Amino acid sequence: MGKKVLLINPNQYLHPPVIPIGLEYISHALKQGGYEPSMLDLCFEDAPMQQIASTLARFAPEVVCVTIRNIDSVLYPDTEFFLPAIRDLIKEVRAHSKAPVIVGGAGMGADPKGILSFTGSDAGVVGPGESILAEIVSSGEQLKNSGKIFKGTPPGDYVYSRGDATYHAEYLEKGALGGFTTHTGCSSGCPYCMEARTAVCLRNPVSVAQEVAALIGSGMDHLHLCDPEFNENIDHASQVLRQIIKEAPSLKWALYMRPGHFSPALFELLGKSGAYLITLSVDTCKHDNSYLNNISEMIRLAKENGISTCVDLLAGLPDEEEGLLERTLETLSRAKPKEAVINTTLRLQKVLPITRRVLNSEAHRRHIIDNGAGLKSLLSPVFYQRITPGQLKDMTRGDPMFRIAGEEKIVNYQVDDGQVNDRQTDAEQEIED
Ligand code: B12
Repeated sequence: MGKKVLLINPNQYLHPPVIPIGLEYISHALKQGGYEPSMLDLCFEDAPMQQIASTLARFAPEVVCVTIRNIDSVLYPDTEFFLPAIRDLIKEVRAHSKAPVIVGGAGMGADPKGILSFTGSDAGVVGPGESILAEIVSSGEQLKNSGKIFKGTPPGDYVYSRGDATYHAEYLEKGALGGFTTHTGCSSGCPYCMEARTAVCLRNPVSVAQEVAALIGSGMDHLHLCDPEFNENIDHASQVLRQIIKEAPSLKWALYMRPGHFSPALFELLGKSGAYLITLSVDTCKHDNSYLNNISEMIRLAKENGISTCVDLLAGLPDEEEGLLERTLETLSRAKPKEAVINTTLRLQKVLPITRRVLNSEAHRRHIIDNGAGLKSLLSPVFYQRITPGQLKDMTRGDPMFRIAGEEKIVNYQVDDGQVNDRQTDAEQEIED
């Protein structure tokens, strides 16, 4: 057996809980490479520190990997900042083990060096971890205290073997969905998103469908896509759908899409594949004239194929064209998606073009919401809010189709045909507290 690698999931955020699919993929790849991975999932652990101590004593790993999926909850108000708890957890690892600690995960892109130094880790990876982790673990490279940041490389063509419904019973009971990917990376250039312009690597459609079929076979027939946006490449998306229809006919799934990059045939295939909910990511950046028409057309085509659409609208950007938000709201009022969630409170992360734009202008800086510590590093949550929720409420004139982001701790798939699963309003939370 190759080196022993402990994979720790520290994510205890439960709105909703999320199965650590990134670590499942890495675990599969490490096993394929002859390593001995072991998973320590702390999601539902009441005593995580004790679990860490006992696991390290029992398993004695040569490398410890910690996934950082979110650095914060991005919601405002009631923002939760997750890095301090992860830093404490890594301290606990150090107290019981001399193994180097490597961090990686979807949150890393926000500020790789900053996250490394905040958490006191030895090295970090940005991007997919499957291939690079095996390389750095086997290279004998000095990782301890190295401060090195490695760039993830495209994963191999795997049909990942994954935890099944029994293994994930607690997740499923508490409202989580199984997940799968069709590609990594995103070619869009959204100035507010840390996934923008990350290297795109399309997975083999046959492998994707086989993974989905295996998840369904294990009892998980309700899944959520874990791509940035499904319609990265229409030809590839269509091939994936054809394979899913063939291999996994009983699938029910929710997905993310971006405006444009679609055809009526793509929506027909989506309907046949069991897609029931599209989250369409819309913004008020400068786009060509077809943008708003595309949004209406996509909502219409989705309806025609029996699929609901929730629009995630990000607006109130610095330098936004005057009247564009109003025009976007009018378009949505006419197109009537199932719901439109509007967010005008932007999380400013160090790497984002939008952050530079805000910080470089006195006029924009006036709209920063900062807890004091944040602006120095931008690691702890700092927001930009030019349009307040109150102003938004006036603009949407009480239309119940519109919801203001941050008012409730839910994601779109939890709002199902008028029935909200585990829906908890801030008022209810206060009563409980
Ligand atoms: C799908 C998704 C969801 C779905 C998940 C559904 C499901 N069944 O899993 C839902 C809708 C539930 C969701 C919810 C939330 N999400 Co979300 N989500 C995503 C999305 C699009 C994909 C994540 C994913 O699973 N990717 C697929 C897996 C395979 O990739 P991965 O986890 O990144 O792992 C790979 C690499 O990162 C790396 N890696 C991972 N760990 C490690 C560890 C080591 C040591 C190494 C070396 C490498 C490594 O290798 C892995 C394999 O290639 C990402 C954006 C993105 N494209 O990354 C946002 C994203 C992760 N979400 C985000 C947020 C904010 C949230 C919420 C907080 C939203 C909210 N306010 O409600 C919640 C949090 C829920 C929770 N409990 O954590 C943010 C986090 C940003 C931040 N500030 O840190 C992201 C990055 C979106 C964004 N651009 O802002 N989400």
